[in-house]
Amino acid sequence: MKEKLQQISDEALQSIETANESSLEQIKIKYLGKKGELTAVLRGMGALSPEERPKIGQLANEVREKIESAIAKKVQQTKSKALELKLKAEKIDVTMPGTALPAGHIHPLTSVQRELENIFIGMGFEVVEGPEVELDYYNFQALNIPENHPARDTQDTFYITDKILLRSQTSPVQVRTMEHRKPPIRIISPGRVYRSDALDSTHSPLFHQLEGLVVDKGITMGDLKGTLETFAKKMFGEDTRIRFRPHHFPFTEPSAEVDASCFVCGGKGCRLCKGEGWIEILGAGMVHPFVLSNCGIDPEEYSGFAFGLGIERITMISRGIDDIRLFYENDQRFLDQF
Ligand code: 2U9
Repeated sequence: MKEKLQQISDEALQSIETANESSLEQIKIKYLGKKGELTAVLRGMGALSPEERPKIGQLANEVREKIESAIAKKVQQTKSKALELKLKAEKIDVTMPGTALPAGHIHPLTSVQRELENIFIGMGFEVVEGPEVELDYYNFQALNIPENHPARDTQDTFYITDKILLRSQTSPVQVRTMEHRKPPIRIISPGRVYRSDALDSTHSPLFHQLEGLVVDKGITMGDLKGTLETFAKKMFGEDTRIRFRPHHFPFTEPSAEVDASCFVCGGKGCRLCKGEGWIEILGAGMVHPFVLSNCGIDPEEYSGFAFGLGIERITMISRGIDDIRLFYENDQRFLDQF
């Protein structure tokens, strides 16, 4: 029996020496498991004499401990070997160039808004922003748009309650500014506006405006024309001319629609200007005296001009875009062209 134990010990230790992670488990079962070789020897101890039994028992325990500790040692060895190999394989070269991320760019509407802002900032205007959820008072009443005016129709304006709505123009920002500031005032207000229009190639229920307001002593229509001419030249090219066509807005008097000479054909007529030689770019006028009074400014002492333009419209003209919906679809094939 002694020899048998010695043989088990030698065999086990030898196979542990050359084992790997999975065969170690098999070895453990083969020698130490319930049906293992060492267990079989212990079971056979009943046949031994009372003197031999404790000796063989002790020897068997020593063999078990030897095998167990050899297995534990080997497990440790294979684990650290595996870790070493893993670390070697996963070595990172920190000097390698990274994976390039495709660089995005500014949306054409944002880039035109910034271009417009910079032109007016260059003429001494200040950019002012205000809420998109507005009171009926600031969006209509203060601007001399009476209760029964067609622009107030629920078809044109998104009402939240009787008195609260989504602004349909950025004019409320100018009203609020006049209420808490004394002239001279020279501001532009860019931002989102909302109208209950069906979406088609030239209309969208959400679009962007930029409005301007100048109020001071002695402001005239000449100041308005000079400002808009400077703007048109900077935006569409130094050769650009402008013309005023009489129009009506409730908040300005007199009012005009303003055209710029076509920057493609110079006025001869082409596809962009539809043979007209002129392109409508904005609306403008002298601030109505009622509007000045509504905002706490004495129309006897001060006068002012105002203008409003659609940022989508200006972007479509200057970038040759024929459908407003393209701005909101976020199709990269469109966006990447700008
Ligand atoms: C105050 C007083 C007057 C702003 C103005 C226009 C003319 C105009 C349109 C352009 C295209 C709106 O986006 S659009 O559809 N706007 O024609 N806007 S004068 O007049 C003001 C604003 C505020 C206190």
